[in-house]
Amino acid sequence: EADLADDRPFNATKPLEYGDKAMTPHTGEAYAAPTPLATASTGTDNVASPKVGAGIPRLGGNALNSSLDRVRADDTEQRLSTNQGTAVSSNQDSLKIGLRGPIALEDFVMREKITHFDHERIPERVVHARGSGAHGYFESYQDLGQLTRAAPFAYAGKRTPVFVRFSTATGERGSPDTARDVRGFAVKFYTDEGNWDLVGNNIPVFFIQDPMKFPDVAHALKPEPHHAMPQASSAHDSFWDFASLSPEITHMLMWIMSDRAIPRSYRMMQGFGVHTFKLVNTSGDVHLCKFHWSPLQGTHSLVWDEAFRLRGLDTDFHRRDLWEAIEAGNFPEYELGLQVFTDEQAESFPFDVLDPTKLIPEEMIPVFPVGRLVLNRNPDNFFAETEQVAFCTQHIVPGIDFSNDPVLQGRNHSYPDTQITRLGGPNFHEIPINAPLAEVHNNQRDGFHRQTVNRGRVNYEPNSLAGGCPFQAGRAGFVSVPEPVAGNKLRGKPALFADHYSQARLFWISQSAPEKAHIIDAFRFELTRVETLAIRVRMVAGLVNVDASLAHAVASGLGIAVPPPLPLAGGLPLPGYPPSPALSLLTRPGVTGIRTRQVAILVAQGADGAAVRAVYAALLEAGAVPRLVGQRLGQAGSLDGDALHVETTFDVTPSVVYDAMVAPGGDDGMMALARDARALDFVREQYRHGKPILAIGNGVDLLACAAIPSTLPDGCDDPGIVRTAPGLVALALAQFKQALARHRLFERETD
Ligand code: HDE
Repeated sequence: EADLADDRPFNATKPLEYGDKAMTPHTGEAYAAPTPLATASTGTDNVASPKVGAGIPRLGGNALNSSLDRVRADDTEQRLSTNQGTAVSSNQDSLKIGLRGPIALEDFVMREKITHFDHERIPERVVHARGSGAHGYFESYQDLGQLTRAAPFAYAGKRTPVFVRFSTATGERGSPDTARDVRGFAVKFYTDEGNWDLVGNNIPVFFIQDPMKFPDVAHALKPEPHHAMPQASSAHDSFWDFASLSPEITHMLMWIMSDRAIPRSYRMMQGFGVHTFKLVNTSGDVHLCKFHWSPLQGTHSLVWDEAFRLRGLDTDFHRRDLWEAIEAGNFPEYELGLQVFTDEQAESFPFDVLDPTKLIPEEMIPVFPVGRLVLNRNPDNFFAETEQVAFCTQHIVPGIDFSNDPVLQGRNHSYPDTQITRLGGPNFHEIPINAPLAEVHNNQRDGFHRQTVNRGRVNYEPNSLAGGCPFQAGRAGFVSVPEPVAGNKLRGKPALFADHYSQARLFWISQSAPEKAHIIDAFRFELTRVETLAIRVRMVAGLVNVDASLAHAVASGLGIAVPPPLPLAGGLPLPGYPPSPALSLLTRPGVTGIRTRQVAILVAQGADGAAVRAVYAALLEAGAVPRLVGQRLGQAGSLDGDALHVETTFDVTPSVVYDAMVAPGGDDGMMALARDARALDFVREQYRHGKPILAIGNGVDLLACAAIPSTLPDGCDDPGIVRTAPGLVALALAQFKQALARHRLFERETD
């Protein structure tokens, strides 16, 4: 035994499985338990936002993130057991009648293991199947009591635990992260007064105006039913057939074809509650409200070619980015902002606030910040938390109420309904990630997988046998806004819903030139993949109603003449909006830092080691993530003799994985790279995707070998290419960091 143990890490008991040795019952074998990793702490947990004012963060009535402790399992130093807790002697062989004989039916160990495996998968979400989650907290900047009695806003500095799930909408559970798609931004607040789910998207408007159309739009978007293609892509006939016949979708199409649909990171996209909600204070005063999340990491996108390549190169690009940032202590942060308005204001708008295909321009109703969301902990287990989390729009708490947006009302039916199939019954609220921290007491009983052991003989109300408990909370509980409602039963929409184009145009005219070019490219890409000419033509006919130049540009890419516009519904005069700078990614206030930006430093034998080390240290200091990328792993000798440690290679992490690159110089090193097609492709792609490049010394030669132009297409200097002599690196770094903070330089695009 002792000798065998010395052979570790090989499976020491393996020889005992064969022949005569198997006749001796296993005595069991335990490996030394690893020391559990200390949890990294950056110390920022105890620092409140400066907007909260003085003092340490104040916790709500809820426990903070230890809510799942009671169900966490840790196998360290534990024996293997069945699900009934019986210790398992061998996990290698099934129970046989003789070594070459059949397996005994009585082998409950093997059968239990396989049976469990057979049932490991649950249905994926019918939409938003692909997602990634994180824990964190919401911190209120102030007491919002004047507007709402909702628990998370009770006082400045109050922290409420949250679980957030980001997702794509169209693809299946294993589909690539960087598809062109709307992203889900769903937040579960575990408030003192019950769970509040704000189930939003990264786009403030939606495809449709009535829940009746949701199955249609989802079917049209998903892979076509006869051959189940394409995966995670709207670029196919059935989607554009539906879209071209549904003018209400036009505003959403503008967003989906824009760079908003290919975010750089879940950490760098906005989120929106989309619908109009109500805020209610303790006196019963009601205000209307829209919810906005703004990332403190800046709002940035990929370029389409990059996103397209990443679909194959790293299907987990966004999941990995979120996970790694949190593990590294770079906790993603978003500010919650409100647009608050009254019924009277709503009536004066040229659109209906119950129509989810419309937004309220920020210039009309400003967004004011009320708190921040910090994601500071990765889930322990993807299935238990991210997969089993069940968001439902109807999970609200006192202080918040629904508007009559028909899509919101339809959602209130759909979400709990879908969880019953997906999570196997009506007790999904008991799954630990879904369980509220507020206490649950009611007379609901039984059903599949019931966990709660309700005591006593009373499961009805009114009762005297349990003293009337649980009792009704009255005004302390959730009270719907007592809104008078009357009308004929009918199927139809308010007149203002018929304006399908004004806000699509508002979005278009608010975009910068490169953003417009990207939208045109996206329409061309998608419609080129559409096989049916009539669908292309009909779609362009719809775009004529948005903007003639847009329609013209798309039509010319498709090789068709611009058709006459689609007829307008409604016959009302269409409002003209002034441009809204807040709708453009490039004019939104930017972020100056470069935290978490991924920078490749290209190295090979003979690179300038001193320059590499200086740049590496400076980038690390600024919070960026520098990596030494080379032709093969291991050591590369450098100019100054000290070896450089190549962390990854061009094959494994090609250009698209990085936000910027550095060619550090060193004659031999740069020449070696200039002879390597992979390195040249890397440089060219960095340039083409608008990424900042720092070239030190004869790093410049590497750029020349890759045929990188020395000026922009318009003849101006390219502020994203910083060339410097080895002695002046510090100065050049300042310029490089500035370009990196700006993210991408679209001025280079010549497509
Ligand atoms: Fe959803 N949606 N939805 N949706 N949705 C689902 O619920 C549905 C809508 C959104 O990370 C499903 O649990 C209908 C708008 C997100 O788990 C399902 C209608 C917005 C997520 C469903 C809408 C969203 C979902 C699928 C029209 C943005 C993922 C699985 C009436 C404000 C949540 C599930 C997560 C998920 C139905 C419209 C966002 C089937 C019927 C508008 C972020 O219930």
